Amino acid sequence: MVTLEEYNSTEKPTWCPGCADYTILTTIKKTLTELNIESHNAVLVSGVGCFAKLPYWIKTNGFVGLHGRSLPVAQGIKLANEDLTVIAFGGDGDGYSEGGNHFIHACRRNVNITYVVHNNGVFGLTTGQYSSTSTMGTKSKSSPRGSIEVSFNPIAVALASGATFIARVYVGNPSHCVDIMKKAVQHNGFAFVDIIQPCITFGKNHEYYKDKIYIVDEKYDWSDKSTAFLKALESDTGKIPCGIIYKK
Ligand SMILES: Cc1ncc(C[n+]2csc(CCOP(=O)(O)OP(=O)(O)O)c2C)c(N)n1
Ligand SMILES: [Mg+2]
Repeated sequence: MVTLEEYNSTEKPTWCPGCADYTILTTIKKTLTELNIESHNAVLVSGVGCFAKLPYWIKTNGFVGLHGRSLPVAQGIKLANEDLTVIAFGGDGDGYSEGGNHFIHACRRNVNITYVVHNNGVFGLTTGQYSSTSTMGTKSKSSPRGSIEVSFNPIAVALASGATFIARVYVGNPSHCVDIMKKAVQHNGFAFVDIIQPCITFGKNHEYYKDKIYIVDEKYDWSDKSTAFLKALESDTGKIPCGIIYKK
């Protein structure tokens, strides 16, 4: 029986106190433990950003690579050894901007890995520039008068690109994060989980998300792609649906 201790690193994270990345770290540890995956059989792959430090602080195999390039590395690892549980990480900057092209093609390719994107709507590590998922009008260091760009919709892009498991969770609901993450890791194919998180130092706080986040109800049919597209587009209007949005 695998225990959480097996994954505990002796190194202490250097994220800002109160950062949502701590919750995601715990989510990953719980997911691997509850699925009884031994640490020598897991590999965590990331790129560049605050989020990308996650593999430093969990005692398992890790690969921290180039900006926006966790997916090609993760797919290569899985193809070389299909017995490994491979989880790739991205940030909204890293995965949707720098690595956007890899994201689209990983969705199409459907290699059996999990892709987790820490979506805090800001470039955190470089201290607070607006990102592709910042909402229009977001004021930041690089958009002092407010961003004029339409924000990137990762759920709609994943749907259009053929991903077979698409989900979104909010870091403010940790048990839901673990529940969905376990389903993502168990999915046989490319599983994508967008994690909405505040950046309490440079971005939005929990208060901002409070009335926007909701979990899709039990009647929601995640097997129907047209329904899933409508759900995905809701986030352009201010509401942020969470849960499994599409699964094939
Ligand atoms: C090729 C390259 N371009 C730009 C940078 C600068 N850079 C470092 S982290 C980062 C963005 C990180 O933002 P995100 O992926 O959202 O992660 P977060 O820090 O918010 O967790 C950028 C642009 C870099 N290190 N390498
Ligand atoms: Mg970010």
